[in-house]
Amino acid sequence: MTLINAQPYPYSLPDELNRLALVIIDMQRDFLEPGGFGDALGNDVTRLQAIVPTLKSLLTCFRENRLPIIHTLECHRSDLSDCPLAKRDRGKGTLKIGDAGPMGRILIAGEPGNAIIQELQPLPDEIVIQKPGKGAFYATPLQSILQERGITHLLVTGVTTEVCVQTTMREANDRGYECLMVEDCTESYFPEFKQATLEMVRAQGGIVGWTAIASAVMTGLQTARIAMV
Ligand code: TIU
Repeated sequence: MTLINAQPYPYSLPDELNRLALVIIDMQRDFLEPGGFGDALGNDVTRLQAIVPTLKSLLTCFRENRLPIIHTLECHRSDLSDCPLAKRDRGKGTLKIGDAGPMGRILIAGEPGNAIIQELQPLPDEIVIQKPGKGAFYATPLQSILQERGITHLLVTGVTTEVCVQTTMREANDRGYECLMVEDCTESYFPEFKQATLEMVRAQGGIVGWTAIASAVMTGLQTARIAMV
C-alpha cells in the first residue's frame, strides 16, 4: 500500500490506482477572469490565478499515468430553468446570473465566460460535469459515473476552496469516498477562508478527509507506479 504524506495522517492510495480520480472544480473564466460571475459578486479574481501552474502539473501527471480526470463547470441553462430564484437574486452584484456581461451571459452554459480556462482545457476522453449548484453531486450524474468506473478515492482541487470545492468534498465524504484536498491546487477569494477550510476538513482525525500538497501527491503516485511494475 502506498501512502501520501498528508494531514492529519498519511493518505492510503487504492491498490488499483485507477480507482483514484482527479476532480477539478470550476476552473472557469467566470471565476478567474474580470467580467465574470466572481467579479460581478465583488471579488478580486486575480488571486485565483496562482494555482494554475501547480494544478496543470498535477493534471499532466494524471494524464501521463492515464488516471481518471473529472472537470466540473458551474453553469445554468440559457432559460434559467435550473437556477433557483434564491440563487439568482442573492447578493448585490453588478450583474446577476443570466445578465449580459463582457464575456457573454453570466454563468450560462456555452457562453465564452463560462468555459474552462485555456491552460486546463479538458481532453476529449475526460469527464466534464455541468452542475447547477455549488456541490458537484447535486443534480448531476457524478455519483453514477464514479460507481460505473469503480472510483473510490478523489483528489479535490479547483475554486473556490470554501464554496464549490468544500461543498463537493463534503458531499463526496457523505457518500463514502476517500477524499483529499490538494492544498496548493485550490484557492479562495479570501485567504483566511482557504486556511480555515483546510483546517476544518482535516480536524477531528480527518472528519471530511485529508489535505496534502501537490508534490506529495505526485511523489506518492510515482512510488505507487514503481511498486506496480
Ligand atoms: N462565489 C464563490 O466563491 N464561488 C462560487 O460561486 N462558485 C464556486 O466556488 N465554484
